[in-house]
Amino acid sequence: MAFESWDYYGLDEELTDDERLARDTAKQFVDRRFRPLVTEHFRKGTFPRELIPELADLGVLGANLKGYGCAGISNVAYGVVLRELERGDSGLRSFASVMGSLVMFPIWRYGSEEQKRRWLPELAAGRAIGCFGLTEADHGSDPGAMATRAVHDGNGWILNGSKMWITNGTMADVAVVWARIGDTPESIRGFLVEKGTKGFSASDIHGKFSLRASVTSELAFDDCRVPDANLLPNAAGLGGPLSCLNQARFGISWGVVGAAIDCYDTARAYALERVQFDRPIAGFQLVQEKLVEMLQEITKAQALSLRLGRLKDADRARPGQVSLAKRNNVAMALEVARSARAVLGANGIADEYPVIRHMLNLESVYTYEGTHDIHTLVVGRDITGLDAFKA
Ligand code: TGC
Ligand code: FAD
Repeated sequence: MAFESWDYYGLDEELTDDERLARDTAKQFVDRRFRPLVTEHFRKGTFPRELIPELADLGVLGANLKGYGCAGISNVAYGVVLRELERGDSGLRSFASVMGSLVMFPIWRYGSEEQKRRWLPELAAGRAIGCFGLTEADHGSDPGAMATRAVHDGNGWILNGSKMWITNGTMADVAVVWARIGDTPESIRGFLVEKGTKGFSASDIHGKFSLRASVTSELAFDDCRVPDANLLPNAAGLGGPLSCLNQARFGISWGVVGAAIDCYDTARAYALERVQFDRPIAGFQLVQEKLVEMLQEITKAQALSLRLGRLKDADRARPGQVSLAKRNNVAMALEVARSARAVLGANGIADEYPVIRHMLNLESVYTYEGTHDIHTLVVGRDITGLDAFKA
């Protein structure tokens, strides 16, 4: 009798009832509502905006934040939800990550009471969309060197500069934008820039082969004036945006396990059906090795995320641990996707199967939220005390 589940060690049995409920609700949404649409959206290069209200009704947006209309579930519950979303597509998980970790979290953590009341309930309900502008065309891995500037003038700030590769950019009602107001490390500050503000424009980046079911944009600020009330009052320095990245990287470490599971499940089912040399290819030793390798790495990544989630729920997760999990799990998922692609042969390059879509998406996930190599150096610094970034 074949062992059919991807959960080889029954690690999901470690979840609480609430965490299982959150997982099952997200899984149902993905299977019933998202899967039937994703291929067409990926082909067209569009995000399924029509599903945002349902996603919000499930309490997914900012789910691990408390108050202001947010669901307040545990970090492990949030993690399994993201795992189920990314089983559908990295673009769906990206949308939830950006909304929860990169837009709602900075407002929740660093915003004024007025900013929280104005934006968090709207964002949680999906009535408002947000984006996070840190990366610039010339400053990706090293955001501390950003060129976008804000100058104080009267009772407001004037922003000049641009941001590149911004998820949700043209869809966003509010952009969390990081800019420098001086040249010291603490002079990096966060601003809320609303859609329609004079001097602010957004345009989509086209020609992507990855994350096609996700909107990626460029933001431009040309003497864009925002009032004092739009400055995030409680964040000063690069630690502000990096703390948001911590939240998002945690979610990615869970999410990509979902993409890997979808690839493994597809490859296993395909190998059992596909006959060559008068036998199902699953009977060949080299194919079995690929399937076993996939399952083994998924299992290890699943265990890592679960432990990290428990640490985070106890407020004990360190940034280095988050980096290690992002680094390991994304590289794992990409390898699983490539291997699954090979098992499917020529069918592996067709979008009739989800594998090539996951594989292409994961190339972005490998790069965004800190590249694989940047996380190597973050952990390297943590364990040696020596900083490879600075001369
Ligand atoms: P460094 O000197 O290390 O740190 C500056 C200050 O920040 C603090 N800090 C952190 N705080 C919280 N969480 C972390 N993970 C932190 N890492 C550092 C640090 O303690 C310090 O605080 P203080 O008070 O002493 O000033 O800064 P550095 O300039 O050497 O840079 C370090 C480095 C390279 C690790 C950092 O710049 C980095 O992480 N670079 C990667 C950039 C990145 O990840 N960009 C992501 C953009 S957003 C995105 O990709 C969204 S994708 C969205 C989607 O899912 O669709
Ligand atoms: P670079 O920093 O130019 O790096 C190029 C290569 O050099 C990489 O391999 C890198 O690892 C290597 N490298 C750089 N420095 C070092 C070093 N010190 N040692 C060794 N190797 C090094 N950003 C946002 O702010 N908001 C978003 O919503 C957002 N969404 C994104 C969505 C997508 C689809 C993509 C692809 C990107 C998104 N990004 C976003 C940007 C993303 O965070 C950056 O692409 C990423 O941080 C890397 O920056 P870069 O592309 O400029 O590469």
